Formats: sequence, C-alpha cells, structure tokens
Amino acid sequence: MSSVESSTQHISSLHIEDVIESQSWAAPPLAKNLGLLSANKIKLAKMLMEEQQEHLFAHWPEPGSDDEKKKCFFDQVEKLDASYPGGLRAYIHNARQLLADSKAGKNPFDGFTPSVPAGEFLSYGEDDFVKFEEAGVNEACYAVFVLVAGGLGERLGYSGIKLALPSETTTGTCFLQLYIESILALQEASYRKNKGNINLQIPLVIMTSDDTHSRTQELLESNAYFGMKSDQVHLLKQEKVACLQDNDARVALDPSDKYKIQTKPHGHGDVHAMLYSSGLLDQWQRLGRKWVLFFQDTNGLLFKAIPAALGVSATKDFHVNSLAVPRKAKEAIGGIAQLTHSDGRRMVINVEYNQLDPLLRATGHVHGDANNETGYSPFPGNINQLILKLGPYIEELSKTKGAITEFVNPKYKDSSKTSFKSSTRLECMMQDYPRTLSPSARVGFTVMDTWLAYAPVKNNPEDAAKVPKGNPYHSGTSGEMAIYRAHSKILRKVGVKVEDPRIGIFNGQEVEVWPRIVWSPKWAMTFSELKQKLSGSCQISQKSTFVINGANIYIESLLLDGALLVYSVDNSEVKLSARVKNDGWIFEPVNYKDNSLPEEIRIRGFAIKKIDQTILKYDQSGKYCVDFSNIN
Ligand code: UGB
Repeated sequence: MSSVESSTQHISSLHIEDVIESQSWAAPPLAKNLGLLSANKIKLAKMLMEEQQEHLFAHWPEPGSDDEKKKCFFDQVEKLDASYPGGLRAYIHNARQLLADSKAGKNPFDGFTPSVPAGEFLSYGEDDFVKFEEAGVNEACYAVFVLVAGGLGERLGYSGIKLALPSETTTGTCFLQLYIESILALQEASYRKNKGNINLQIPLVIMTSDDTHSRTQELLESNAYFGMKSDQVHLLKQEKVACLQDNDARVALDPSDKYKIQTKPHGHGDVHAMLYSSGLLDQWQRLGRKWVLFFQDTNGLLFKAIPAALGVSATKDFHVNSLAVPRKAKEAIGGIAQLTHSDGRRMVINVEYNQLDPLLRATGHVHGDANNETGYSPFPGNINQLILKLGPYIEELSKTKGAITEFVNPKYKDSSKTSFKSSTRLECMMQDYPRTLSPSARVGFTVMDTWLAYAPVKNNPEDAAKVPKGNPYHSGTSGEMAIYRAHSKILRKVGVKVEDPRIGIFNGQEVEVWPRIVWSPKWAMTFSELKQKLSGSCQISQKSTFVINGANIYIESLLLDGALLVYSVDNSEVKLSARVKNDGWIFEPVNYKDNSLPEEIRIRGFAIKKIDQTILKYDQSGKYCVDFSNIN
C-alpha cells in the first residue's frame, strides 16, 4: 500500500470530520496533510492557524513526500505546547505583547524610581562575618542546593559543558567536583556542629537542558558523583522555547531544517517552575528542610561566601537573600535596587545590567549607570546566588506555579524596529522571583568582597581582553587567578605571611599572580576551621604552589618557596612542620589560537610546567607528626 493510500485510510478511520472541516481553517498545504496527524495534533494545527502561523506549512509538499518529517514537526509542536504554562498559544500571546512593548520602548520598570537599598555588608574574618558563618554552618543541614546549569556558555567559546571545566589547573578540579565537595564538606561541618544530632544529607538539584543534560549525567556517573550518594543528586531538564521571527510573534523555522521549529533556552528563571512541578519542594518540607540555595555554573569562589550568607538568612529570617558584590558601572552583572512606584509599591530587586542604565537615565540620573566617588556603582552587583526560605517559597509558588515575569530582547535591524537581525525568544531570570512577592515579604541582600565571593568564567579570551581597564574580565584566566588570590588573602587573614603577587599577562589580560594555594573544601570551610588548622609561623613565597587535600591536616609551621603537595586520607591526622624549597611549578604562556592545545588550557592563556615538587602523602589511617625539611 502506498503512503498516500495509507494516509487516506487513516483519515477515514480516525478523524474525517476534522479533516473535512479543515477546508475552512487550514491553509492548503496543511489541509492536504492533515490525514497524517492524530486528533490532538490536528487541534494543535488549528491553534497554529488561528495564531497566524500558516507560514510554517507554506513549503509542505503533497502527502507522500516528507511525511515522517511532517509528523516529527508536530511531535515537536506537541512538546513545546506541553512544556510552557498555558501552552504554545499562551507563549505566542505573551510574545506579541512583550514584542509590542519592546517596539514602543516601554520600560518594564515604568513608574518605578530606583534607590540604593539597605543590606548587610560583611568583611571576611571580621566578628560579624565569623558569627554569621557559624550560624550558617549550624543551619546548613536544613539546606538544599539548586545549581542552574542549562546554559551552554556561548560567550565563553568552550565546546564542553562549563561544569566540566577545571576551576583551576593546579589540581584540575572541575567546577562540579568543587561544588559537590563543598556541599559535602558543609554537610560534615554542620553534622559536627550539631554534635551529630542532625544527620541530614544535603540534596543537590541540577537544572540541565538539552545542551547539557547527557554530558552532566556522564560527568557525574564517570566520577562516582564526586563522593555524593547518587540519590542525593536530582537532575531536572528544562525545555527550550520557540524562536520568533518578527514582531507578530511568528514562530521561526530552523534555518538548517524546515521541518523543525528553531528553539533557544528560556533562561534560568525556568528553575522555579521546574522545582514546583518536580514535587521535591513538598518532600523537602516534610523532611524539615528550611533553605533553598540557588547558584550558577562557574563561580569557583562561591562557597567561601555561602556559610556566612546562609547565617544572615537564618539570623534575620530573610525570605529572600541575594548575595551581592560591589559592582563596577556597566559590569555585566545586574544591580540590586530598591524600586518605589508612584502608587506606593516598593520592592528590592535585581535590575539586569542592560536595563539599569536606561532606568536611571529615565528617572533623573543624567549619568546613568556610573560609578560614584568610591569607584563603584552605588548599586550592589547581583551574583545570582539566592537563598530562599522554603516555607514562604512554597506558599508563593502555590500561587504562581513558578511562573516568572518574562522579557524579550530582540536585536532590531534598524531604528524602525520592524525587523530583527536574528530570531528572538522570550526569556526569564531566576532572580526575578521576588517581583511577585507581597511588600511584607522579608527581602534582603548580603554584600561581600568580590575577591572572596565572585569570579565567574563567562567571556572568551578575545572579549575579555577588550573589557575596559579596571573592570573584571570574567574569563578562564581571571577565574583561575581569583582562586589563588582568594586563598592567599584568606591565609593572610589568619596570620600566614603570603608574599605579594606579581603581575602577569595571559591572553592579553593583565592579572595578579598570587602563590598557587589550593585546598580541598573538607580541609576548611570557615574562618574558625582555618584557625584550627594553621598555627605557628607560616610563610609562602610568590613562586610557590601549595596544595592541601585532607580533612585533618594541621600545619604547625611552614616555610615554603616552591611546590608542596600534602594529601591524607580522612581517617588520618597529620601534624606538619615543613621547610620546603624547590624549583616548583611555573606558568608558561600559551596562545589561545594554538589549536594543538586542549581548549581548557587555551582559554586561560597559560599551562603549568611542573619542574619540581615535594609530595607528602598519608594514605593509611593513623596519626602522623611530621617534621619535614629539604632546606639545609
Ligand atoms: N542557565 C540555565 O540554567 N538555563 C538557561 O536557559 C540559561 C542559563 P549566564 P548572565 O552573576 O554573573 C546572570 O548566561 O546573562 C544558567 C544574571 O542574570 O552566565 O551572565 C547557566 O548555565 C546576572 O544578573 O547569565 O547573567 C548559568 O549557570 C548576573 O548575576 C546561569 O544560568 C550574572 O549572571 C547564568 O547564565 C552573574
């Protein structure tokens, strides 16, 4: 039987009425092909016609040609319809409205005046910081972590998933490993602090997308979940949304496949709807969880700030606590602002970096997004680390079902704003969650030093090198250097003499090169833990590399000028006094255009050459008191 005959039979047996009726509503190329579709897909076809989407079928040949592709097209339509609240029709309607607003130049914050809100400002090692850190560790056993990792990182120009990228190349620890080990260390510290009375595993949810899902799963599985229990980790995959080709919200076809709708990510704001529909929130509440901590894929410093920020949330009973850092004007991070409406409404919210300048100019700030006398923008920079209190979060989501205010950001061809350079789509951001909260909600933020809390890896070498002087590069180079700087500065705060950095230039970026000091999270998560682990006189030269990996390594004195790596198993205790001098490890500049090198090296602009090192390894349980010196 030919496919034409088979489709005719399909028509007669299944939905002849729909098909006959189609004469009135379907464009001819579609009408002829309706016999290929199930009743539900015919409904979707009708909806698309009603929403002026007939261009999607203009190229469809007679039945018998490309039938499988036509069916696949409607499989995709069905999926897009099911994954958007209210379906594809609602998506098209929302898009039309937002595109009209965008064309009219309407500001989403119309009627609101921005001002600088009051928040908590913490300095590493100060009394307040230490107090909040201790409170945070106490509370960590009631926390859950949610990592948004659906983005591909097109700006970074890295072909792998960003979670697999080494956070630094001294140890090669990738971001996902660093995050998981930090959560496990926090879990352990919280268990100890609660004297073993509360023994909860801290769950980790990772939001992935089609771009990242399977590679994230593989990374976890091939590394035994980096020490987490496999049922402690939950992957939720977000779906993409349809692209739009014009102001009428006509859906765009994929330029490389005319039977496919072009799709793009909807943004990290999807995380709220996904958590809502996953059932995890109620499960966590039943188990007595209190806090949900959201974070992003490439910030190697984040967990230095987490315990204190969680302590702030717990102490001040914040429903929402955004972690922030001082922000340079025009830096590509959102600004946290208090917005007050002429009708009395008021909210503390992130204003995204591309909206802050126009909003300020529209409300009488003639210089727009500018630094003040401190050399920084008066608006703290949002680093998209949010801590939400679980109870109020569940209450709010039961009203909104996790839907987040969307926006559209078309790149117009010219000032007439009638056509786009390339297709666009609706997007939403997780930090817009507080926009629907009532004014009585307890919304706050916590500002910490950038060197301690924030060093994302987002920009490729070429773009990073073009960043205005004084603004952060947010590159592979700066992300790695920031980890060494943070560890060096933290050690200085506990009394270690760490030599000043030298200046290095890699991939056209001028960076401070501090000693390469790296420790595993289980060695020390907090200021108090560090103080217990370090005593006596300790000195580290700029050319040094110092790696500590083990829970119970106590440094009693240290004179280091070279590379020293200390490893121990968790059930051993090492008390170490060491004087080490060797040629150590050095950075060799590499050209990012050199295709013979691995991408993760090229994006940094340097490779580590291991000339000489001292390795002290304790892989059997026991107590060790080590006095090591290779200096005569
Ligand atoms: N992400 C997803 O999981 N799904 C998506 O669809 C998109 C992204 P970007 P950007 O702190 O540095 C954010 O692209 O545009 C994940 C804040 O909006 O790195 O730089 C993705 O995998 C901004 O206010 O975000 O801006 C990644 O983990 C500022 O805080 C995360 O979402 C800035 O980050 C962020 O994606 C910052």
